[in-house]
Amino acid sequence: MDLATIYEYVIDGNAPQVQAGVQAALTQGVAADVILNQALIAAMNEVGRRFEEGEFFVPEMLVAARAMQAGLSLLKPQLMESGVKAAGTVAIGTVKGDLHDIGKNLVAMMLEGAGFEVQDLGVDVAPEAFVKAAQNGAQVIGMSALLTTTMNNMKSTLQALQEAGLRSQVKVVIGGAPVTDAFAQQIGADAYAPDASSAVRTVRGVLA
Ligand code: B1M
Repeated sequence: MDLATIYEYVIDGNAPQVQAGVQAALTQGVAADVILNQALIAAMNEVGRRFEEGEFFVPEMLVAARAMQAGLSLLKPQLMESGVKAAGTVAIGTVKGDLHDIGKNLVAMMLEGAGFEVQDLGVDVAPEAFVKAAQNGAQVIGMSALLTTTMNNMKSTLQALQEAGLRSQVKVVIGGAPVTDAFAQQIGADAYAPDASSAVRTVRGVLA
């Protein structure tokens, strides 16, 4: 099955066919990151476009997301293999009010692959939970947000870390579709990463 067909199956929300397609592509020797970027992520971008245009509604987005996750689970071992080992503990979560987790899961997976110890705090993570993770020894706090309405909760988390006296002990890295480098600077985060592979470089950078 070619990448264009996998792309279509993600948009259709056909998880079994996405898995079959991803498996077939891997067997044919297509690199995991090529399948990820050209089929799975590209399809989710198209799903987002259709949602914006009013062609898709939440249920269609949800089944497409499930189909993508099904494909992603097969890519995980290969994506994780490529990393160079690096020491460090990262607590990562999607901020309060936000339930999007595909990008966050991808970042967590790549960090694990690069040898980091990753504590996944899940979605809808309150500032207090990030603070607790920092108290428990996380060296880096990673926050993800996909909604313009929830990205401000990154600022609340930074304030909570400050109030708990922990801000100087942890590095804070943020990302997600509406987040920018300028926003990271504005709220006082240590760094912004636009995608999962640069997130690994960025986390290494802030710990160096
Ligand atoms: Co939602 N949603 N959604 N959604 N959804 C978006 C984000 C949206 C842009 C769609 C659109 O309008 N075009 C829009 C937000 C608009 C805005 O805020 N301006 C939107 C909306 C409006 C909503 C709801 C409000 C819809 C509703 O109910 N009316 C609702 C909100 C629910 C909530 O969170 N409270 C909602 C719900 C959902 C579903 C549950 C149906 C589903 C999520 C399923 C899930 O995650 N398990 C969903 C989906 C699938 C999407 C789209 C289509 C795809 C998101 C995705 O998974 N992309 C999305 C449109 C789009 O983005 N094109 C959309 C693939 C993923 C790999 O990319 O997450 O960007 P991304 O992650 C990237 C980078 O950003 C980066 O690395 C990742 C890999 O390269 N990155 C980091 C991410 N986190 C990082 C952290 C880092 C570093 C890098 O450091 C720590």
